Amino acid sequence: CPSSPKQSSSPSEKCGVLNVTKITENGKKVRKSWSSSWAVLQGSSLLFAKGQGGSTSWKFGNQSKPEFTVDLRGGSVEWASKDKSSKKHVIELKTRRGTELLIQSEIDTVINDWYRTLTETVSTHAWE
Ligand code: I3S
Repeated sequence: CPSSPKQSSSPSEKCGVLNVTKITENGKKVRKSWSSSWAVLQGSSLLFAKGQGGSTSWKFGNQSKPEFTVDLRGGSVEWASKDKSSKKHVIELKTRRGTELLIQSEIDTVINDWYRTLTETVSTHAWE
């Protein structure tokens, strides 16, 4: 997936540009800070790399380290309630370790795809 600009349809590997912000880290509330990130799902790990959007984003694999990674095993995925963000199409991701992220895209087909893939990933890896 990082070696190709095309999005993979396999649930274990998917990538694309998303807006992301942490809202909680290890159980502690953190200040929201939305940024456009290149997101890569590999197995149950979701990696984000800042500033890798646009046409060169697929170079991520050999170009930069992920800014942060979350482990989806034992986590949850749901559509964020209105009080979490004023933006449209926002998904709330919670990890077992108490990190909460919001991910968002203006493009509803893009975010719906991520929602489907992430819920599949969480249910597939729930008991590992
Ligand atoms: O949940 P909040 O506090 O309304 O989130 C907004 C803020 O993080 C704001 O930044 P500062 O107030 O730190 O400058 C962001 O610009 C907004 O995007 C946040 O709200 P949305 O509803 O866009 O998630």
